[in-house]
Amino acid sequence: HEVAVIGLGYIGLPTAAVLASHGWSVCGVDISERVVETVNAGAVHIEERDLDRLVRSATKAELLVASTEVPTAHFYMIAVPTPLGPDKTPDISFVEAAARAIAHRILPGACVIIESTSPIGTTERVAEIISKERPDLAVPEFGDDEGGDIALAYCPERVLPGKIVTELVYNDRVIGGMTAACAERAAALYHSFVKGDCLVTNVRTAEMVKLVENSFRDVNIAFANELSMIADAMEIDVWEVIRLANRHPRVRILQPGPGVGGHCIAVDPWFLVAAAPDRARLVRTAREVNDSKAVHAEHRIRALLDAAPGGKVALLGIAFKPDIDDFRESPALEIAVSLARDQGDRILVVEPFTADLPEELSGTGVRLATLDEALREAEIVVVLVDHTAFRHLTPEDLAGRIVFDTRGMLKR
Ligand code: SAJ
Repeated sequence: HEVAVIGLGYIGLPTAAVLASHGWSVCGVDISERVVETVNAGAVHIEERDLDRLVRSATKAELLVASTEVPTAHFYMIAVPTPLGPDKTPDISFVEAAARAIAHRILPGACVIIESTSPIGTTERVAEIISKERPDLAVPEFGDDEGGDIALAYCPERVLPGKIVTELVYNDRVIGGMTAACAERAAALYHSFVKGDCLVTNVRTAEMVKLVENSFRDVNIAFANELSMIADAMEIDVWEVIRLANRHPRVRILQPGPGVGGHCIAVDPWFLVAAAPDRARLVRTAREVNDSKAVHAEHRIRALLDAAPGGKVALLGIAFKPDIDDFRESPALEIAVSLARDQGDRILVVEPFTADLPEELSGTGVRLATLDEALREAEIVVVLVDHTAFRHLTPEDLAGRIVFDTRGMLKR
């Protein structure tokens, strides 16, 4: 195979399919038999716009196959999860396992690229593993001019869930090489399918860039969330404050919400904190502010329930952001689960992106309802996610209800 993509998740599978659609012969590798069988049948195990079409045609053209075994390839791309371990420290064991598996197959001349969001130093750790497993290979060292028998690079994914297939092609890419020659080697692969710019740097810088991008967003959302909690206390409409402040030529405040979800922005800033705990003060505080926003929203909902004895609350949306079926690290779901501990019978969840309640909510008395049913039954309406399906709601639809809009959807 020309390219082996290790990890067929939200990043690996779309990348493998896009590479195949550009003529590369790709082997996608996953530890899950089910995922491998699904892909080999030309189907997908994750919901993402245009992905099913792309995978179907790539497997039909025999340019994409899946396997549980790492093959010999010219390029290896690592796109496995890097979860947050205990004590909010990064767990890179899946990357390390991928490095070991690659080491057993790799031939001189091949290039290994890590795409997984990783703590600074991960690419060097991968070099160390390959070098230990394969004493016969000269593995390049950081900043080396000599090069080596293989190339090593770090090129972080930066695609937005819901727009992955488009952003894979149109976003600019940052490509960090262990050496300058490694970066050029990796860039050659990206040039073949990326229409954005391919920006070359060293591995440590590229690793930090990825963490910085998501921390930037987290800090800015934290600012908006903190403003919303200050405004709540002062009975000021935060949406109007932000709308007016944003008319200043150099101010652009983001939108408050029920907290920050997803497995990237709520996770990656901790990788920076772990790297320099005493210095990453703002980044840590932003995480804490965003986490506290979900608690704040839950308290407000509880106060509304207390003020309406016996009344029901309709929670609109439990996904981590609008128009997506992803509930991972969702603050909206977290709020629903926490309320359901003692108020389950009073909760109706409206979530157009699921046919069943998530496991955490089953058996709690919470009911999944349509928007119409919920509006008929509930005295309190809480907007947790501004799905398009909710955006047509008018003041008349909500007349007589107590409304708490965590997203400012009805104002916008
Ligand atoms: N959110 C707000 N207010 C806002 C914007 C977002 O509360 O003004 C919330 C969302 O509701 C959601 C969370 O933040 O709960 C994160 O959503 P998002 O759309 O900002 O980002 P993700 O997690 O879907 O994707 C991010 C992207 N990173 C940046 O925009 C810097 C994406 O480009 C990355 O590739 C992705 O993380 C990743 O995989 O790292």
